[in-house]
Amino acid sequence: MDVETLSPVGVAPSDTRRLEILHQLERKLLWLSAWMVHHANHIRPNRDGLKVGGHQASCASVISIMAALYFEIARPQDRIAVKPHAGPVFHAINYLFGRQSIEKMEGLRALGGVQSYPSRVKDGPEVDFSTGSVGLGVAMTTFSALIQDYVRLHGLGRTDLPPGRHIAVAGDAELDEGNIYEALLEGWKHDVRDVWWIVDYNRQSLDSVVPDRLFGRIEGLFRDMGWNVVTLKYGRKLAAAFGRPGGDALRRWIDDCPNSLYAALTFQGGTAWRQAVLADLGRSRAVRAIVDPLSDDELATLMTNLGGHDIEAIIEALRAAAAEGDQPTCFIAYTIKGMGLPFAGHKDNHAGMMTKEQMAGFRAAMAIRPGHEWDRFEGLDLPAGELAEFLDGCPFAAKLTPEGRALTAPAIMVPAELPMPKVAGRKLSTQAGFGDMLAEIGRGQGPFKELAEHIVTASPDVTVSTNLGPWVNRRGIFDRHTRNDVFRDAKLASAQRWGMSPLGQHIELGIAEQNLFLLLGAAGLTHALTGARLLPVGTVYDPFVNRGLDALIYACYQDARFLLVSTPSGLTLAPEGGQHQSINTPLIGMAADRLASFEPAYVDELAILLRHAFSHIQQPEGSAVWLRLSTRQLQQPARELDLASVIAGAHWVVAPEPGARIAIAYEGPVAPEAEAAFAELRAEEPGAGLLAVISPDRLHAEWLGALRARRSGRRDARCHIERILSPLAPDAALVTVLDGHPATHAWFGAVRGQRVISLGPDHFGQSGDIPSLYQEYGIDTEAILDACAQALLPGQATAANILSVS
Ligand SMILES: Cc1ncc(C[n+]2csc(CCOP(=O)(O)OP(=O)(O)O)c2C)c(N)n1
Ligand SMILES: [Mg+2]
Repeated sequence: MDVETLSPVGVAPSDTRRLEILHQLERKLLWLSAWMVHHANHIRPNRDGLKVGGHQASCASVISIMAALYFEIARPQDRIAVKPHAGPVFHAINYLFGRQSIEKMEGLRALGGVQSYPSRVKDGPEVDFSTGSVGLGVAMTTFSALIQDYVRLHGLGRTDLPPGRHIAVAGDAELDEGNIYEALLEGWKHDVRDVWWIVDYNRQSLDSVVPDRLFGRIEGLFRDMGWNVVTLKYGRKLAAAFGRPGGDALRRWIDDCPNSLYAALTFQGGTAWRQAVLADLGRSRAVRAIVDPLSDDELATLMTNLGGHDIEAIIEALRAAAAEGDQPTCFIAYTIKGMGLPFAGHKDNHAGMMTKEQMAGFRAAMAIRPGHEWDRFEGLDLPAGELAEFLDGCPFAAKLTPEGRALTAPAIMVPAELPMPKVAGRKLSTQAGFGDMLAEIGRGQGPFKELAEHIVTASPDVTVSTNLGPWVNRRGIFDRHTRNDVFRDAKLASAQRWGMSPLGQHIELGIAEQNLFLLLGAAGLTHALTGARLLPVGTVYDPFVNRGLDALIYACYQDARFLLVSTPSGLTLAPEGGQHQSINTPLIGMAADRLASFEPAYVDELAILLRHAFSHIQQPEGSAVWLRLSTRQLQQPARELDLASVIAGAHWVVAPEPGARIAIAYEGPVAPEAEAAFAELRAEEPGAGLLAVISPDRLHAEWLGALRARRSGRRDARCHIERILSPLAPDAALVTVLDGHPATHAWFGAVRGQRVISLGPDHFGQSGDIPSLYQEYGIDTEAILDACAQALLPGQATAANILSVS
């Protein structure tokens, strides 16, 4: 057949011709994804003998879905999360679009090459959402759709960009993750629109084949949450067979076939299919009339003709859903893991890889010449010009904005000082100070108008108890529909207005903390995804950062920019007791990348940090920011602070005399105990210093940076903690205290080789009042003094004999 005459270049290909092209591109994706993994494992030199890995079977199962989506259905304004193990397919698609290089693909899983799983930061602007921790990328699309609506309804978006659809191509095991259902519920509450989840239902996860009938239950759940569910079970060949006499029996047989048997037969091939089908249905002449004329290969092709491998069926289903409107839709596309590869259907194929021999056979079947493995159209049966033209004409290939897929938004001006409540001489907690400041900004007056308009707050059912209430009273709650405040309408007294409207600026979430972090992740990428700048602020109880931790890290991994306020924290929560008293969060703050963490003790420090945060989250080299706050009310000092020191993470409250033998360092609301201990210590050690530590995280990061710089030859590189500690004698002791794990400060001793005694709770908390708990966990004044004595006299001193220490 002369293909040129069927579709001369320059004439829009007919539907049949488009299909031919799509089938060719499917072949190409199957080849390139398998080759990418093979190359990384068998061709590229391997220096450490470690298996490089990759997932040829996971890629193969999703080829038709991805081809239908990217080559036919998706538009440039759509945002797509691709299941982690389909990374190579995704990169191959971009390569065909001219947006990915061979060098990067050759470097799959090598330093500088494409990452094992799609990564926004490392793989470049084509990746809309990083994936890897299964379930999170899927759920993320719910929140990015919600935020897109938020931006549009607030008139913040760009006019050159129509709203897009938020699509996840999901592995079926992703739906085992609880965060999926949390997101479904939350999405229902917010009436989220324009979300599609396309499930690659290969009924296999990592270990094995998944239980039968599970999806019947899951389908029901989606429908209950207001989703449309479209099941793509059978392809056209099977559908045609079912329409013939005996077809009903054949359909029933396949429907009843357990997932594991179906998978095993797929792996075994035509002879096994024939035996199995005929063992049950061999007495039906009609069934035999379907089965008998087919060769083994043809029978295997028929029996594995599932909906998720029939690109026509997929395109039709996606088109139909798009035409229906914006209802969230879940497509359950039946597939076979490893389709088209030698280990198709084998239960152990997740990390399975073609051997060199199998690859040689596959290469021959794909008509790929050695040395031409990466050629764009190698082995395809259609003219390169026509394929290239087809790709150029795909809706997804259109360049909607000058920047391409990674958008930008101008920074919002942050006034030099935030409105500061009158604090000097008052007793106030950092949490209350935060609430007051945000409420003041919420007035939106003068220089704060623009800032106020771009802030969006969110909280998982702890809005009022984290002091966001006054802000919410001013700015309202966001809802796509206006809903009255029933209590207010009924004139029932309440300090809190709870009216909702499309212009509200607080997103109230249910209690599931992972949803908060996914929302912050989505809102924190708005500049890149929608070209609108949002300043997202999320509040959560400090201990429950742990509850959403993977989603928090996921948000940071994508370089989302937001302000996290966690409060209340620590033992200081006192009567609330036990599990509500966080211990490990300061350490998380230190260890989490792209998250600058601070714990101020006083509101004047908080004011500096809040301003810094709004600016820092907008800087290209900035990051998300975390403020750990407290409900403990402290008498607020009147003083001038050095901004730079507060932001760098520590400042001297009382500077030590040069050569001093000891200093006390405190972090957060244990300040009064440290101050009291310091007053006593000073009587004996007049040169001692009192250090306010505000960010072990920033101090530590800068210290590591200085050490690295010095190792690479910049001998004069110094950091804040080195400068801060420099007045102390080289062998001076440091006693540190915080309401968090003492390891947070233990490293201070390594900076100059000083002795450090770190105080802080290292066991679960319990109910009590602050004095009894501080005493019980060794962070009260007495304990600090004991530690000073011990530090000054390595041996065993106590506060009682501190006088004899010198
Ligand atoms: C949170 C999390 N837990 C475990 C893993 C390890 N893991 C990677 S893939 C996978 C199974 C994936 O199965 P599925 O989603 O069905 O993908 P496919 O069958 O398409 O490969 C598991 C358990 C992970 N990546 N993330
Ligand atoms: Mg699977």
